Amino acid sequence: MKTVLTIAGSDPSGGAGLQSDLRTFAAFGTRGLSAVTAVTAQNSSAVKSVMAVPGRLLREQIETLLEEFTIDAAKTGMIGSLENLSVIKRLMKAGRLRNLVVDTVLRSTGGKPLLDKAGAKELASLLPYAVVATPNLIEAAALTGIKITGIKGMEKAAKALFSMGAANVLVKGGHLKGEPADLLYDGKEVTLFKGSRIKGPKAAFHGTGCVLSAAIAACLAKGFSVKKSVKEAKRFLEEEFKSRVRA
Ligand code: PXL
Repeated sequence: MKTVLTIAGSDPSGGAGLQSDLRTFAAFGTRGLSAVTAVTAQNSSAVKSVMAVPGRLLREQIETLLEEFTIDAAKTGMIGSLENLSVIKRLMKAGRLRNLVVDTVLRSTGGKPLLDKAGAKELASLLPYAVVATPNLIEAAALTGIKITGIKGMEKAAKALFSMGAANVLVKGGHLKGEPADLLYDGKEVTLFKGSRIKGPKAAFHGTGCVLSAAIAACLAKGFSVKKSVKEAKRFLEEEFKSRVRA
């Protein structure tokens, strides 16, 4: 069985964060491991408070897992602090983790910072270690300074993020008006993944970015190409959406 690690924050409500990642890994038939970057107090409508774990503790969690497991792929979600960001970068630089998906989480939907100010300034420095980066429109704009109002802007931002070091960039267009589309750039080709808008209560969409990046990491662990991983992850997310809306 392939093994996937999430390096992410705890969401006690389970819709987002490492709890959601572990469920996603299991749904793909992979073994899930988790290293906690931060503890949050939240439910599906609001993040009330946030505290990052000390960097040393994050490093020890990952190093202890590496003593026992071969980790086939990993993802980062909420990183919490500059200190935690540095720990992850050091592990990547030393070649301890591979197939890293970077979900460029900056804030919760409600606007609560999930990475401290110093960390947010440096988040781009993680991109050279990413096999896939998965920013939403707000994150893509924050990381590149490009104003995004449509597909053209998404393409421009994806290309900028590629030139900042990410091997593949998936810009998620869910926040665009009209029918949503995600855009993948691999350094050569632009692929548009068109979807149809699913209606439902706001709570049903909480943590969908986490699910998508976790599903991509699980597929990479299984040896799928990046394009196939994105396709499978999107298919899974659509099913997850529908079952959340039905629930
Ligand atoms: O969806 C981003 C996200 C990631 N990780 C944690 C979160 C959230 C959003 O609220 O709470 C722990």
